[in-house]
Amino acid sequence: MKIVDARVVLTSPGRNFVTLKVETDEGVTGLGDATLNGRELAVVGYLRDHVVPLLLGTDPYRIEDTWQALYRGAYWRRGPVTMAAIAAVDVALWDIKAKVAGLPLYQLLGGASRERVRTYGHASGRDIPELFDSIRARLAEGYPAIRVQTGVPGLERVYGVHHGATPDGARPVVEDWDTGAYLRSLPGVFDAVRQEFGPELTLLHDAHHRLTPIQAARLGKDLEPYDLFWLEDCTPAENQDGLRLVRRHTTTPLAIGEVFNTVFDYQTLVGEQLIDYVRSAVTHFGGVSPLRKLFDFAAQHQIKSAIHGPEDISPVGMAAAIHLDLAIHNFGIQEYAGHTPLTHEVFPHAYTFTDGYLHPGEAPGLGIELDEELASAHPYEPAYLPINRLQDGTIHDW
Ligand code: GCO
Ligand code: MG
Repeated sequence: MKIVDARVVLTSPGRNFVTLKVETDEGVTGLGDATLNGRELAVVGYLRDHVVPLLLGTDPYRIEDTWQALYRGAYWRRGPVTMAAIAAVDVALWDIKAKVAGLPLYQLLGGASRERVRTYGHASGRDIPELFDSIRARLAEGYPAIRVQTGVPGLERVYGVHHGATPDGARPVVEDWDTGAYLRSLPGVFDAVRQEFGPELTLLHDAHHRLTPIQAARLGKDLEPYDLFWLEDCTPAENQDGLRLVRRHTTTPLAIGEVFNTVFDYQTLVGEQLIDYVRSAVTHFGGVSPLRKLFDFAAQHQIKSAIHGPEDISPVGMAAAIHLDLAIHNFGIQEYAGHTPLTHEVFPHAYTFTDGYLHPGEAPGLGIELDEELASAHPYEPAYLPINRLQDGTIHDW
């Protein structure tokens, strides 16, 4: 079998998604997600100009060899643009191989290690009453675990609460930040949530890279009475050494890695067991092949998976994640923010979300299609992620 065509499809059924469609001379096709929120066109160019020409004429069964050739052959390794592009190829080739085998992808990854995939959803509110309503809405949808984000007194626009979509696509929205106010208010929020919803509900929180190690240590300690499932991205964790300090001070479990793109970002974190969950997405980590290797490395240190699953991972990336979640032994939890009804129409899929649990379905391959006609009716719309400034105007981590 040979690859005879590979096309990059950019569509915006509510938000932008980048999809690679690989075609073979035997008519079998494969899909991969290469969406990089706010930098979509960079990945489109990388794929179209530098990856697709190298794929034509090659054997789609040689997934590992193709992966290594794209990673090592470029000489310029790593980085989110490169790794999102390689991820799309890797996933599309797994899709083809599993379709030819007539099996759902999870069967090629070792088969099911569980019956279904536990998820967590997002609840947020500017204040406590709004937050409680949001938690009740997620519980009504069946979510067994809930990420809690709230407004911070004195701040207008805060991550996870105020939707930071760019109104005209021209400039990023500016959000506000004050670490002191956040550290003072958050433990009280979790206290109120525990009083209202009791001790059993699984709760998570995302600090979105905003703290220094000593601030993160204090927050982890202050949140211990509220028994969080995890505190996510407490620091900008590319400084892996900083996590030693956090870890020395708190038993709140830590999750990190949605912005990471290779195993090298995790060497200290996993090797020294400084975290409890690895958060990388199939889409941003070079695909199913390297993420599977990361999970095996993490398993040696009793660290579990927690694949990133925001709205900006397309249903193609989500399908790949769910197959991996079902197959690996050290599965932890899967983030599932869901998609708009139109997005589900553009990407018809076999995976299901029932009572807060996902299942990849039994269709051969990834179990996902792309309605190219509908996709082309919803063209790319420029959009940026917000930026974040302190009250004196200094740029802060977003
Ligand atoms: C999460 C993430 C997202 C990111 C987004 C950026 O935990 O789901 O932090 O909300 O901000 O994916 O594109
Ligand atoms: Mg996050």
